[in-house]
Amino acid sequence: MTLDFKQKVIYQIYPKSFRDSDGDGIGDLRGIIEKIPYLNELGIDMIWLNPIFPSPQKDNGYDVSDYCKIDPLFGTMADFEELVAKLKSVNIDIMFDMVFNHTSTEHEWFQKALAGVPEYQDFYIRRPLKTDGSLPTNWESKFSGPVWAPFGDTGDYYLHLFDPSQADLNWRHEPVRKKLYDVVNFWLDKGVKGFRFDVINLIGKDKELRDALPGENDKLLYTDRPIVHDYLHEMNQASFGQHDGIITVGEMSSTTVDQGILYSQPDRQELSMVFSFHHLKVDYENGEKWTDMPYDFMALKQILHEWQKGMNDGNGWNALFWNNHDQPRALNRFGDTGRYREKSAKMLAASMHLLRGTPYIYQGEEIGMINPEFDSLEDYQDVESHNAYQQLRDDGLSEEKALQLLRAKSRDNGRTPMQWNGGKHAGFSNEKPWLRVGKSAESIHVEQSLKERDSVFYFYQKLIQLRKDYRVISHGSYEAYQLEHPEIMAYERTYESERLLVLNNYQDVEATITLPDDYLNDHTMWLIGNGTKRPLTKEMTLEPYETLALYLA
Ligand code: TEU
Repeated sequence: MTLDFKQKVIYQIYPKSFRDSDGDGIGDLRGIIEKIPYLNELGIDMIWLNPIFPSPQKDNGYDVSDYCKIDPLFGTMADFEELVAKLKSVNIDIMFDMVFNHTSTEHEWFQKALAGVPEYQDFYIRRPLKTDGSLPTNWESKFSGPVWAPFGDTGDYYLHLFDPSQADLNWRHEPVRKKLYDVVNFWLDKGVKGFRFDVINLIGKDKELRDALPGENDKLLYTDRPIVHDYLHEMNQASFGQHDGIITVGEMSSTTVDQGILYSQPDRQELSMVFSFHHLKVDYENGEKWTDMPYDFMALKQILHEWQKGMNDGNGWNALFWNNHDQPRALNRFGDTGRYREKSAKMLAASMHLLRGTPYIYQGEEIGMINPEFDSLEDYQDVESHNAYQQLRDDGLSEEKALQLLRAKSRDNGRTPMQWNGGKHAGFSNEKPWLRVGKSAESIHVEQSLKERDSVFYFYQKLIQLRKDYRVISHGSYEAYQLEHPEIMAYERTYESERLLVLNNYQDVEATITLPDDYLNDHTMWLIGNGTKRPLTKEMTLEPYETLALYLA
């Protein structure tokens, strides 16, 4: 049976932290090969690997210096080919992470441009200073500071929306686009079946770049420009669109539902689906990440609903996720890390996996991993975290407060080594890992999760299987149910005569919801849940963090 991307579940591997096979403290391809039986047991269909290309690793591989090689840090091309073949034998495909908005300044193209080689002069976005001597625009880098850095001694400045070592490519220059499409084709030939395109809605900069006006959001000046759609369609036609069954997902920074529909509507031939992040900003005070605020449950529900409903009605497709390598662990944000850790992990899993879209599981999520609780600044490796710490201190925050914010918000929260067992270095490596293992490693690990039949792991395994077995999950339409309920997130999926009502209690206390009469009969099936099985009643009281999916056919 061939499955389409609506029936599949994708598992994200952060290669640096998955499994170290050669004792250098850094995860690698042979480590992933070792763990194929584990991935197969979980039942996922594809693994997304964060970038494994040669890179100075200033931004953990999102600063690529060669798109067509494997970084020796992770192994060789032969290791990669072996990984593809061995995964294929258990029906798992690979998704690659294409960082096409920018390259490392160590990339040959940037170096040649810097050396004055004529062919490469237009590969990056360069501008002179303004006549008053100020920078070409007043935009702020996503990693703090200005977005412009001197381009050698030419007097020009180059644009970097992220770190100065990540120079933005000039997509308006056709040879740049051609080279990037060749990269996609190179990996298609190697058997790669999926592509995640990093910050892809930022690639289309205007010809004339201008300052943000006072109070104007500078991001809007380079995000979702109409020309991005032209480029994506062109890339589709020149590469992956020529093959059957390739899955693509665009990582969309600060986008809108309307744009999401345009990027993912099948007949537009751009991408299969999009990642959006608004639901993961509901614990940002006034939209600022480096703040400390309990999450806003009603906002979370509202945002997820708008994306579900909007994409449903507009025939777009969502990538569904709680965690990734840029996010603190969802359990710390929306669940419980103590008494109800497993229960809330299952609730979050079901409430996401039963939505309309393609679910992504981030390594460790399937065993209920939580934030590592680092003690000192030295424990952090991430460039964004270090810049933010400096900024917070400059803004007058105490060391203690700044560290508390890192503990809650740092991207390293999601990047700590995978917890395989309760032994030394969590079974990730025999040597000291590049990033400290989380404090919970002794009790939260794979070995434990595989031992217990009712563990978080087996709950994920069941959700993955249900998506393959039930069209209502993979192909059904979406409607909110009691959107205004203050404690429970509920929704209904419908496919032909099948219906699925999903109820999720996000509170650590009981909560009651009125069930639709249709479900109050003997035919209703309790499809999946994490609570005590009991008769359905019109007024149904859910246990703390209970999830329950009721199926009618
Ligand atoms: O992330 C894009 C992005 O917008 C993030 O910077 C996000 O805003 C931030 O992590 C939240 O704190 C992608 C990659 O996923 C990320 O790892 C890279 O650093 C970034 O692009 C640059 O390539």
